[in-house]
Amino acid sequence: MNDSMVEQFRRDGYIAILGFYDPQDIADIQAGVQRIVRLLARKYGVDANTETPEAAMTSGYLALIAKNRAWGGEVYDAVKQIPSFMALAASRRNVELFETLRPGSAAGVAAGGYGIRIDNPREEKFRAPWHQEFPAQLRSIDGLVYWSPLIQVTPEMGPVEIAEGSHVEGPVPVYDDDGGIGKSGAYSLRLDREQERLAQYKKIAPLSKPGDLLIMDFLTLHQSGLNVSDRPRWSMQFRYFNFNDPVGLDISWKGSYAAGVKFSDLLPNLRTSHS
Ligand SMILES: O=C(O)CCC(=O)C(=O)O
Ligand SMILES: [Fe+2]
Repeated sequence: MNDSMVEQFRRDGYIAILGFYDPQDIADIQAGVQRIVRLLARKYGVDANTETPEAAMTSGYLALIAKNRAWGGEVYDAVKQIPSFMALAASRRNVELFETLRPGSAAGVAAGGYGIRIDNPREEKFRAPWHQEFPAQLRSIDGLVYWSPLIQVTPEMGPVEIAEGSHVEGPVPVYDDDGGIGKSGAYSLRLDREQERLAQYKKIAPLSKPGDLLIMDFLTLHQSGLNVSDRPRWSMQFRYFNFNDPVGLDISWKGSYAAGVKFSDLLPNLRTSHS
């Protein structure tokens, strides 16, 4: 990370860092996922290919959810407890990167803010519409999302879309809308005057491969792409916040949905009733 990358991040509200993580760390996590898919396939008597980590994450996992979608939820809940995943979440490397991008900060790992997404082909329910991370996570306004794939991301897989430079909007009020398909929690939050705001920014959707890291500011507008490929899109998320941030200190670094907190109780101005 050199000065021009730090500057670029400040300007654009995101930055992609190729090959940031050690391949061995990624391989350990993929092997952990493979084990979990294999255990559940055996438990439920599903004939699933788990020969390699990639097979387990693609055809093996798809065979499991084809029989029962809820088993995919069991995989989702389990994989965030893989030790090598948790070790990477709280790794020195992540902390140092945060403190480089945010000089003078004291990094915190947002509890409940780390996990592994599995974006299934053509599934809408857990797709994140355009949003900022802040209302969904709280902890501090000054925060960063770390996003890193566990599988090669192609254009068809619906890479995350980012509105370049949109962090200058500051915190945007949100309202609830379940999208007519029962979206819940943070997935149901919609931005006030979404289209009008988005129209001002260029949208980019960086492709990435395992080991690459995409960093986004907590205020950068972004959304899930739609996966129209035939494979699930597996990706890791870590969220870091700044203990030194005045708003963070004011709310005592409380979290949002994952902490059972209504963000509007803490920050009423973040909620709007209109669309
Ligand atoms: O991976 C996605 O589709 C959405 C990611 C996202 O919103 C996040 O990591 O904060
Ligand atoms: Fe997000």
